[in-house]
Amino acid sequence: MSSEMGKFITLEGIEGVGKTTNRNYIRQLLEQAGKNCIETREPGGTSLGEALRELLLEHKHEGMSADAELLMMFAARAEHLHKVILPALRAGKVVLCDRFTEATYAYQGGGRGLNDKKIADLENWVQGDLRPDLTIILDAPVALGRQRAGQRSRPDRIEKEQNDFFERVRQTYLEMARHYPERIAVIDASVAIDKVQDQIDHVFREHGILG
Ligand code: Z5A
Repeated sequence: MSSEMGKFITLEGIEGVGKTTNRNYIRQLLEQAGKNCIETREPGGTSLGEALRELLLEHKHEGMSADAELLMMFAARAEHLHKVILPALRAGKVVLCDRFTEATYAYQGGGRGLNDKKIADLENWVQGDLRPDLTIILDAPVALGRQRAGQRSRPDRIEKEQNDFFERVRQTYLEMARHYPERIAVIDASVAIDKVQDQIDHVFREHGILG
C-alpha cells in the first residue's frame, strides 16, 4: 500500500474475547494520537453488508452450505471494500475493522473445513493485494470466551456451534499469526482488561501506528 494511504487495522479472535470492548479503547488511542479513524465491522459495514449479516447469523438458515456462507462473507466484503474501506484508506484515514478475511480463514477454513485455496482465490479476486497493515488477534481459551459472551443474549447461528468448532477456529488464528508475524500480533486476552490494553499499547508502539 502506498505511503499516502491510511492504515488498515483489524481485530480478530473467537467470540467473547473482547473485540468490541477493545475497539473502543483503540479508537481512543488513535484519536489521542491525532489520527482520523473510522470504525467498522464484518460481516456488515454497509447497508447490503448488514442485510447479508442478518441472513448469515439468523437461525432461519440453519444448515446453510459452507460454500454459500463463504460466498456471502465475500459478497459483504466486496461491498464493504468498495463503499467504505478503500475510500477511507485513500483519504488517509485509519480504518479499524472488527473482523476481516482472517476470520474467513479461521471460521470457514478452520471451523467449517473449507479448503484454504478457495478462500485465497476469493481473497485475491475481491481484495487484489490489499491486506491489513496490522491484525490483532485477541486470544483466550474457548471456554473463557464463551463464558464471557454467554452472559449476553441468545447465541446466533454461528455462535451455537460446539466447542471443537471454536477450538479449530482458535488454532487457525494462531497458525496464521505464526505464518505472518510481521502483520499479525497475538494478545493474551484472558487477563484483566488493563493488562490486555497494556499489550495493545505495546503492539501499536512496535508497529509505529501511533507515531
Ligand atoms: N464470521 C465468519 O464466520 N466469517 C467471516 O469472514 C467473518 C465473520 C467476518 C459475527 O462476528 C460472526 O461472524 C462471528 C464470526 C462470523 N461468529 N461467531 N462466533 P461478531 O464479531 O459480530 O461476533 P462475536 O465474535 O460473536 O463478537 P462478540 O461475542 O461480541 O465478542 P467480542 O466483541 O470479542 O467481545 P466483547 O463484547 O468485547 O466482550 C464480551 C464480554 O466480555 C463483555 O461483557 C466484556 O465486558 C467482557 N470482557 C471483555 N474483555 C474482558 C477481560 N479482559 N476481562 C473480563 N471481561 C472481559
